[in-house]
Formats: sequence, C-alpha cells, structure tokens
Amino acid sequence: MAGKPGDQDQTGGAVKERVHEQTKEPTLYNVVLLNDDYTPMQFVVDVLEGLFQKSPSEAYRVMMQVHLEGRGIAGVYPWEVAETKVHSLTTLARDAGHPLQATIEDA
Ligand code: TYC
Repeated sequence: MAGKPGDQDQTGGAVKERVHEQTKEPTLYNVVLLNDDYTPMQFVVDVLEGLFQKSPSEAYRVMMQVHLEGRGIAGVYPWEVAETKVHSLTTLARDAGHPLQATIEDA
C-alpha cells in the first residue's frame, strides 16, 4: 500500500532517497588520431577496426582523412574509456615499431 513511509523508496523510511530521478550523461571526449610519415596505412586501418570498432570502409575513410589532413577522430568516449583507447593504441603501435600517436580533446 502507498502512504507508509518507505513504501516507494525501499529504505524502510529511514532515509528518503531518489525521490527525483537523477541521470547524468558522461562528458564525452574525442580520441584524435595524428598523422606521421612511417606508420603503415594498413596498420592504422587495422587499429581503427580492432580498437575503435569501425567498419572496414569507415576505417579506411578515417585513415585517409588523417593521412591527407593531419588528424581525424577515431572515436568519442567518456574520459576513462578514451584514456584506455589511447593507451592500447600506443602499446599496439610501439610493440609493432610504429610511431602512431593519438590525443584526447573535448568533444
Ligand atoms: N601517413 C602514413 C603513411 O603514409 C599513414 C598514416 C595514416 C599514418 C594515419 C598515421 O594516423 C595515421 N604511411
């Protein structure tokens, strides 16, 4: 029955919680891929597909944008996800001997 303290919020009436729903969208950040003269195009495409979940055609498009314009957005994520993506990308690139770099910017 409604009316008894605690009936709606499941706290037994001790503390009134979440009377108003609170939702907060996470702030989003761009992971920006940077061009260099040495990382093979296919490696960049593979990273965009494997780490940033791009389709083969979208991965090729982003890679060519970075190659021609100097930079391009690999993905948009909450801060900690963006940091992890950059860390994984850097580890993959260095392990393969490539200088590929990415940065994080406000979306
Ligand atoms: N410019 C590189 C080449 O000619 C290809 C490349 C594309 C490198 C995108 C980095 O983020 C990059 N092999």
